Amino acid sequence: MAAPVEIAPGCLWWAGWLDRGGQESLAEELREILIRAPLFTPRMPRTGTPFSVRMSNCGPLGWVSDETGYRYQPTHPETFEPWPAMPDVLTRTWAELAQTALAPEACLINWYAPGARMGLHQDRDEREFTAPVLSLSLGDTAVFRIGGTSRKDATRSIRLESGDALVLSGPSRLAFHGIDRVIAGSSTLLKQPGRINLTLRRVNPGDAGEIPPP
Ligand code: MD6
Ligand code: FE
Repeated sequence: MAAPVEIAPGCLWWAGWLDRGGQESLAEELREILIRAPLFTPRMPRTGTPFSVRMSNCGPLGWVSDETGYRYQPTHPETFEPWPAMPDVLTRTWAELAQTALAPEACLINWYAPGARMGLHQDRDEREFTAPVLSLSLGDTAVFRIGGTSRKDATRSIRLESGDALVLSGPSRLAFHGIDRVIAGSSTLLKQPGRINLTLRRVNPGDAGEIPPP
């Protein structure tokens, strides 16, 4: 495994984690997932303002957002079907990079059409913060910004390219981060301009059985 670059304390970046073949097969698996669990447009709590990013999920739980709030749930908000299983390559990547005995429970699938962005936010809807959040990017390059645990902290930006993996762990687990823009046409992986970002999360505290003996 190549050494990651630590772009902020606990924010680890593996550029080119998936090679082109790995990216192509994951993109194909996601096409099948998105037929069974179609992209939906999340809405802001209270106001109902739509996000520019469209979303779906795979794994036992999925993250959704609407007027009533942000939450994890086991079914799709429009089809009411259980989320499809996580592709094996995602659980293998988690096992290699996440440095935790806890299994991932949710994989959020974000679709950025050209022009979509994601404002600075913290990932804090989970009940377990010892496990990291792990992201994988496919398709067009994105400008990713990360700061500290206060919205006022200084930020730095990197370009996340197709195949890159990023972990938010330790001091960066609750850091503010977001996507300023996606550079349309920067990748030939997908059949249309745009970007897919996957984030794997542990949602619930571990069972005693999952924690290995010392
Ligand atoms: C994105 N990523 O790359 C947005 N969250 O489209 C995230 O919001 C994110 O990259 C938690 C951990 C890693 C991430
Ligand atoms: Fe996030």
